[in-house]
Amino acid sequence: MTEAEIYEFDLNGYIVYRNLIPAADLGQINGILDAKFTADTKDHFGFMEWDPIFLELMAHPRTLRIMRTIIGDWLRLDHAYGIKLEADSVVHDNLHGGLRTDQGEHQYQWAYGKMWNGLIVIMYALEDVNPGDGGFICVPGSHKASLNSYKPPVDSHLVVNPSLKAGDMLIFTEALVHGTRKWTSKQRRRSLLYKYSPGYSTWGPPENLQPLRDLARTDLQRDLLRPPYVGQRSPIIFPEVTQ
Ligand SMILES: O=C(O)CCC(=O)C(=O)O
Repeated sequence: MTEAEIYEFDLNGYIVYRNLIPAADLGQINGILDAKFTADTKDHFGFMEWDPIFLELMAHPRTLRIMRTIIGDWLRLDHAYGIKLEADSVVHDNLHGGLRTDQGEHQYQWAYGKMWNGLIVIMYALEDVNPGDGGFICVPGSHKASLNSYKPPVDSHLVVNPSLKAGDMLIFTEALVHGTRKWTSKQRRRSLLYKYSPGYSTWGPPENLQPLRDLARTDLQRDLLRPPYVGQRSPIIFPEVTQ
């Protein structure tokens, strides 16, 4: 991350990177989802086992380079799921998360000249999100708020609904107060959320990752899918970023 990007993430608790997923990969991923979705597929759905491209996306070199700054050398995938919304989807407008929520796991601290984070979300947009569409919302800066007894209403001037283009990546810390608003666009929302943790901690049950580990094709994928532990854990060997 550049100094400007670190400044922005520190200030707001989230940051958007443009054009992370090329158009050809977007087409392939949307095609896989089209083929896999059934009438029973819920708005929040698991997708990681549907195609090897999803494990490749977990280990995307540019994303991992950014995660290295945000989480550090021992990061791991915690869990992943997708969100699909349409205008008739039932969404209960909500804001949740915040500093030291979920048993204190959602953390954000600067020490020794760098940031220390807990659970971090990478959200890839597979379709555009235009101003006022709804979907992901957050309260910029709330990852450093001093009051946790108060959350603003979802229509407060303090709440933003970031616009995205298909292929963009939005990163936020779960220490940020964030949530979802009703989807109002005639176009669908499709997002993939990959959540990463430091190597020493977990949010989801780590045994859920074993089936994915069995599917992993590279040492990097297997290393990212290790359960949480500290002793004798080797750091991730970060891939070269070529694009
Ligand atoms: O993207 C959204 O609509 C909300 C995501 C969320 O609440 C979460 O990741 O905890």
